[in-house]
Amino acid sequence: MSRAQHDRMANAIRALAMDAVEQAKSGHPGLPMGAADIATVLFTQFLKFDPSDPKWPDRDRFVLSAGHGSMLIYALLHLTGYEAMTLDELKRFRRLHSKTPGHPENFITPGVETTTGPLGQGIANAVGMAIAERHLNAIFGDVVDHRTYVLCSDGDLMEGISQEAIALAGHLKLNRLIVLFDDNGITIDGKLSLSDSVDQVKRFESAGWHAERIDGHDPHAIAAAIAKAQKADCPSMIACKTTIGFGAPNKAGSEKSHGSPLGADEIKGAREKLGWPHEPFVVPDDILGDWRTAGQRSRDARKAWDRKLASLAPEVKSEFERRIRGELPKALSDAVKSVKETLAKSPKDIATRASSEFALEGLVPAVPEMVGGSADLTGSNNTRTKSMKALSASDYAGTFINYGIREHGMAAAMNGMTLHGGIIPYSGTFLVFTDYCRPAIRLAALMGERVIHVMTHDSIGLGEDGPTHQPVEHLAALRAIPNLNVFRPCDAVEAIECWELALRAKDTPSVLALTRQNLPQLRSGYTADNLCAAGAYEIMGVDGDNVDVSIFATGSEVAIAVEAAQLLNRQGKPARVVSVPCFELFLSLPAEKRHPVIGGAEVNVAVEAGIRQGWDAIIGSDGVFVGMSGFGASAPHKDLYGHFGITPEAVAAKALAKFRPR
Ligand SMILES: Cc1ncc(C[n+]2csc(CCOP(=O)(O)OP(=O)(O)O)c2C)c(N)n1
Ligand SMILES: [Mg+2]
Repeated sequence: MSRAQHDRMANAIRALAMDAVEQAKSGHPGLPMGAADIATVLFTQFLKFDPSDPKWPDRDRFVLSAGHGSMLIYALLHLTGYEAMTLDELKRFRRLHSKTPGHPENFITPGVETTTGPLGQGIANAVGMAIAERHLNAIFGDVVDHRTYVLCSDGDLMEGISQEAIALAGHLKLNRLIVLFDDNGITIDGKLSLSDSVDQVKRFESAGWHAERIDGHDPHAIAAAIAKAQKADCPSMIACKTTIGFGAPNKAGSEKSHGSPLGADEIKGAREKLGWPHEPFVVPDDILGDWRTAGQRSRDARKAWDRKLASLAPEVKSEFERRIRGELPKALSDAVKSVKETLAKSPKDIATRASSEFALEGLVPAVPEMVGGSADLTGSNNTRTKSMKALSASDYAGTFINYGIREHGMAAAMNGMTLHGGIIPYSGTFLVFTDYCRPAIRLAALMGERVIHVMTHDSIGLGEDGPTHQPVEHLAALRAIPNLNVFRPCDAVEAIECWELALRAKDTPSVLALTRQNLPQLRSGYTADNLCAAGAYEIMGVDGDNVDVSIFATGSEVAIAVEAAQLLNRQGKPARVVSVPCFELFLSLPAEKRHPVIGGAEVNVAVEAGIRQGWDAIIGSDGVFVGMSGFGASAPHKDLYGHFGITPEAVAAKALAKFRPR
């Protein structure tokens, strides 16, 4: 391609970006204008994609980690011929129901691989995608054979999560991962030198990456660097020195072009400077034609891939397709049944983290797309089953990832694996460290991605490690995230039921909050139905019709509630117990299903070793709450339950005190 042709194509991106931002009266023109040369080289010479099938499983993934530069990807999707990305959509940038929201949303815009905007997430998602690619390649062969490209900004690389992602990618030698760094030395406050002096090339090199610095406006240098990166035996980072807002006569090179419309005069000047005389939103036919041709570049590769897929053994092909569709195997139901039958025959009075491991021993062989892991707490989280091999640089077929002490990077990489497709990732760490994963969990919920977080040591019940490790507000904080299912099973039977629900929730992430301490198995008989599916159900009823007290509890506190109910029964106050393994499932039921479970007792009590927030929806604001109102303490767990008054005796006493004197 001639330099002139390259420039015209790149300028089409610049013009569309500045015009759309101007029309929306908001947005970020600086990045698309600065990174247009990088994107043009990537999309016209390297990226493997098929605009007519945005979900082609073997496409290269392109992650715009710097999501504020959304107009860059919208312009590219339009220019290369993605049907949904019409010129009208560009004109409706940032408007309600447009395909061009302020930051890229994968569930709105075909061709957008992941939702970005919170800086640092995209690069960590990309690491997960690159892991997924190598893993599935190891299992299915060359039918999975693509690259993951990231465009990231200064902000992406300043966020702590980027270090976790980079270190993991370097360690796993993910050579199909190529990061293009928009090295413009500008952030919102001004020059990057105000707040940063890291040598990013050295930083990446020290993490095991190939890294180099180039002129990000020189198409030959960009192409040469990408070609070199494609041959590297490790991940690559190309620091592309660019000018933010390239082409704007006064605002280029300045933070003034980062996040607001350039204004009519500046746009006029930019049109002159770039030699782009066309009206707003007009891309001349010859330039659009060149872009559309670029969009067809991977046609042959696509056809070759179709043949490759067709040549697979039928059972391999159908298994690959099943996994990519995200459909669960038929074997799941039998695996769940078998675990439940075993528990009915020989009950287990064990911690729910161990119950979860017992469940996994049955589930993992039945659902081979499960890829587990832990952020360096494998032995505590019980997330590794006996048969699981480690996924490593020397064996990508392994299904257990030692994430290292990188909770945030782990959660974001898991999002990337799910987005890639073909994998159901699950994690492990302590529940208190959901705080360290929260931004990624929130994005999984927003995107509607099936990721499963096994979070153990879920209350003061962890004991001696003390208040730094004891979650108190975490269940409430997680329940506050829309479209996240927070499960807190009370025993081994609920553990397998909650696992099944988490696996079947295709568009919803799950957190499984599990205990360190042992618990009795309260569900003794075999029930074919998944009782946890209703979110709450009566686990202990009353003899006769009269109910004075309903006690609601989750997890480790259900056993306490059962004992409290027995005490109340003995004192002439018939009491029932409702286990509430999942608020979200319960509260989503219609009133006629919820009301019988809540019942009409004179006194409602909730028991949970966390804060009250959220419980009023079930027990009402006059309900009695037994739980925590401050931080925990360091002591053996039984002492802590006594100290904080979460005991059967305390529950019974508080319930009795609530009755009106007759
Ligand atoms: C986690 C997070 N913090 C803050 C922001 C707000 N924000 C958006 S872009 C940006 C930094 C801009 O600098 P850079 O990343 O270099 O992008 P450029 O201006 O060069 O396009 C900030 C602070 C964000 N999107 N995500
Ligand atoms: Mg910058």
